[in-house]
Amino acid sequence: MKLTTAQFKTDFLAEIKTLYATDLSDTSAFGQFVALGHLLRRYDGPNWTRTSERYRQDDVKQVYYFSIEFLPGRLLKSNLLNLGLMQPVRQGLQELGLDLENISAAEPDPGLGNGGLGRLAACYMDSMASLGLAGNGNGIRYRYGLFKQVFMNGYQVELPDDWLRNGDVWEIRRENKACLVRFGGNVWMTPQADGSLKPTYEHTDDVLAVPYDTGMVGDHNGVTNTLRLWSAELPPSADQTYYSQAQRDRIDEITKVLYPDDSNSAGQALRLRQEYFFSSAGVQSILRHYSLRHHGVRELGQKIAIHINDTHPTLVIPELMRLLMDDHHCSWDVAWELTREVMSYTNHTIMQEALETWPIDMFKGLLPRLYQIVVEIDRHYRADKTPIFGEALVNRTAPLGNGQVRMAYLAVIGSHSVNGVAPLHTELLKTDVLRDLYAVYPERFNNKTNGIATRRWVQIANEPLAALIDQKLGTEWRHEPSQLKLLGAYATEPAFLKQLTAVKTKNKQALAKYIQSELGLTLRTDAIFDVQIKRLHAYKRQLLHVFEIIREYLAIKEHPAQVEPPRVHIFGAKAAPSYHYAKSIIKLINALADLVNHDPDIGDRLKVAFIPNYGVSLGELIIPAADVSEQISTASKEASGTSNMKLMANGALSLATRDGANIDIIQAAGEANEYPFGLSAKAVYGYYERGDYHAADFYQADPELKRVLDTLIDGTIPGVSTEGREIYDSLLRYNDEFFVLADYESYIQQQRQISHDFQDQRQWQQKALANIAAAGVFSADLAVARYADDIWQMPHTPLKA
Ligand code: Z57
Repeated sequence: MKLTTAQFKTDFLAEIKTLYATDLSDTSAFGQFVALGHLLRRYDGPNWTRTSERYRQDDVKQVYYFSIEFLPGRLLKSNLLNLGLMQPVRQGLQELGLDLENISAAEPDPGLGNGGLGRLAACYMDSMASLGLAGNGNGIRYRYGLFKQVFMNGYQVELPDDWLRNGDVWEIRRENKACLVRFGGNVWMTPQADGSLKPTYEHTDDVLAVPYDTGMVGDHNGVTNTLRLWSAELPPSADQTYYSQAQRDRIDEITKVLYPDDSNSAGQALRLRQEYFFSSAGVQSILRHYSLRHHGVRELGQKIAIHINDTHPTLVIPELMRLLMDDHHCSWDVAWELTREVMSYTNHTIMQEALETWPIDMFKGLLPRLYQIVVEIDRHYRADKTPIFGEALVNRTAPLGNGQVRMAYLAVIGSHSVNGVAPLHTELLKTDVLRDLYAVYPERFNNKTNGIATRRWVQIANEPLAALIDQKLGTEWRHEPSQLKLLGAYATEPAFLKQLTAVKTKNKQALAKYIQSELGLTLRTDAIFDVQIKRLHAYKRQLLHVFEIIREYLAIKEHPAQVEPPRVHIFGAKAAPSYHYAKSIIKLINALADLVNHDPDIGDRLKVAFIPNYGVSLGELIIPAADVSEQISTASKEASGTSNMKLMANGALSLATRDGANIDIIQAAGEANEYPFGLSAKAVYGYYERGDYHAADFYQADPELKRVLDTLIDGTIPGVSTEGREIYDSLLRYNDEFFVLADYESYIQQQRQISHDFQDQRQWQQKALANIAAAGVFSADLAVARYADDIWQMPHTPLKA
């Protein structure tokens, strides 16, 4: 949209007056943020209305992306960028004596997700709008987001994230679109005059689901889509029903907090209630909207697609069946055909503990009507498939088995498409995790490699880099990230490589400033910034990174004359509050940081910065400053990874196992521009099959490794006697589940290589450039376009590949 600086200033000052009945000098940064937010909503309002109207008039197919997590990050700058208002607003604020950065920092960062899964959903929302695709998000409006992490004495302490305390400027409460969601009670099916069955419910707990909508602004295209998050409330008490405090609390509880587990199933009844709550409300609202324009449900498959992001929303399958049969008079067969046509499912993990199953008794008690439908799905599946695949395979793969409702199997059986998130991951789904279902439905399986929104992760997070790229390529890359490959031509232009170093240094200074003020730690910006930012999980192996730090520490202590480039090891990681081992690793990193950072023999040659409360906003500060991207999961365990892509796009070189999308990153940028190491997935599976992994052999065979491991228990690192012993035992007594010791040597080797290579800055920047130039293929726009083409069969703005 067109907006002059002068017009903006007038509008902004008027907004301040309207909201606060005072003038600018009397407002806080937060107050200014709220005013700007209101103003942007006003500017974007016509787009949002027009987009919805256009979709309705043209009767276009709509996709609904169901996800129990969305991690959108702050929206102020993202909306300014996509509306094309960054320049006049920044300028206007400056003329008013204000600073956009300062105002943006006052925006709360909604932590409505744990990690990769929720952030991916947010990147995809951005891309759907930017592709002009009729895409809607459907999730939960948690009253409290993921906990705020602080460290006390090196231990993680969790504080509530009261992100809504001062309201949310972007959301619109739509009470008129609320739905009732039913839990518990009894249900009977009563035969009707026409021969069909109708349910009668008794003693149910009804919950009102109220939607809050947030506009998802497309990239300079006038499109604004909707992210709809549901909040649980008391049903309208028109009939003056009495609710006890306990009943009220049970309702409030449903959308009160996000479960703080990533890649792990909590297995709690409350989580199942959350899952049904947003699945049911979402499907009801879809059908209600669909029915405004269509008679009957014949065309449902042509007009809507429902995407199931991991197993959490799988209940959309039996819920749609329920609504089609009980409310729309469909037969089982018609309902089932429509359901499969509409549904598609993305799997995000092969970790056993993340694959959700629910005890049948819990499921039946909480969702009696849905349970009847799942029983029927199970019965049909068994009847259809046993003659072809035999009883054993069918028993292994049916929705009901071992006293459990198996959500991933239900999701595969009830969808027409099942995708993994990187080629290796999809392969492992076919050959291992979902092997039996792949035998039944081979045509359903496909790969959709994850992608990232380069708008947020380069254009917003790294303005200096974006400006430099503009100088060389013009601005087309901003809308077509595949154009980044044209940067390859500048690999031999020394002046450009120098500018790239200058950009990196600038970003390192900004991060160093933050670390100085938050941790009181002084960093040299000519050091290697070696970054690992992701959830704390044993399979992600932050521990391997710790061993490198211990090795460097001992090397400086024991051979002070041997000089390597200075290093800063930067961590950001939250542990699930109940994940004891992960918390021990946090304590270990903090204790090691204490030791290293205060040792006068070490000085500024080595520093460890564990930045608390990692999340989207800190990611935007850390990622542009990284030289090295640690992507060191045990091969086969990380389904894709997405921080690997963000770091690559910002010119960090990957120190990476051949796992998930690392494989594709190494391929895209070229082996010579990354630091691959470690066991392959095949080698890991080889160990499983032969059962011959002996971690202790590695310990015995490598004196340096032994020396490093022993520091866990010999008092070298003060303050970790119990944690050190526990971690030591996990490796040597319990045989190192994630092959840390097996990968130690090749990891260290590459770390040494990095120290060597970093000294040739020209060559290093060439490698950084190769990464930036190759990152375009991991654009979320391309990923979403592939979902639209192959899975949802929906039209979108064409993209140049
Ligand atoms: C989560 O963040 C991921 C998978 C899960 O099953 C759950 Br629960 C949470 C992550 C994977 O671990 C990453 O490898 C992947 O990149 C991300 O999902 C997005 O696909």
